[in-house]
Amino acid sequence: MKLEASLINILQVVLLSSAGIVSAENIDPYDDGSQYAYGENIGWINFEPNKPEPNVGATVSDNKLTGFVYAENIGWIHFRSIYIVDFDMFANFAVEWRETEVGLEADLYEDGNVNWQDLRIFTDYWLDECPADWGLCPPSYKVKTSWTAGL
Ligand SMILES: [Ca+2]
Repeated sequence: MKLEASLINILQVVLLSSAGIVSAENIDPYDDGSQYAYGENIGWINFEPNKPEPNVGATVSDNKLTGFVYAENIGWIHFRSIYIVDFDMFANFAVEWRETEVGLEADLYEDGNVNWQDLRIFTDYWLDECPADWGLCPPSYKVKTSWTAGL
């Protein structure tokens, strides 16, 4: 009986957690169509597109705007808040492999050489968020907000 109750509790936690993942956006909370913006060249922008995929729609939090919105004339717009250390970034790293010069972006150990020490640091971050001080990261075009829930 106790085991059954514990399994039900675990299942409830999992279901509640996954419900939060599916509904990531927080635009138009009253479902009254307050989800559009207009730009002369890009047309109507839908901040709550009717798609069930995760991250579709905008999410406004205390300090950032994230997610995908859809503009009728240009397509999807991605408000990206982080970059992941992945193969694209590894390609940038490889361009400077074995280079010797001060200020190289791939010189993560900062000794003027891009070598195994730098590769070790790079792999320590594999599939994690790219550290903000790495030159290997794409430029940050984050959207920041000062919005606070309930105000
Ligand atoms: Ca180095």
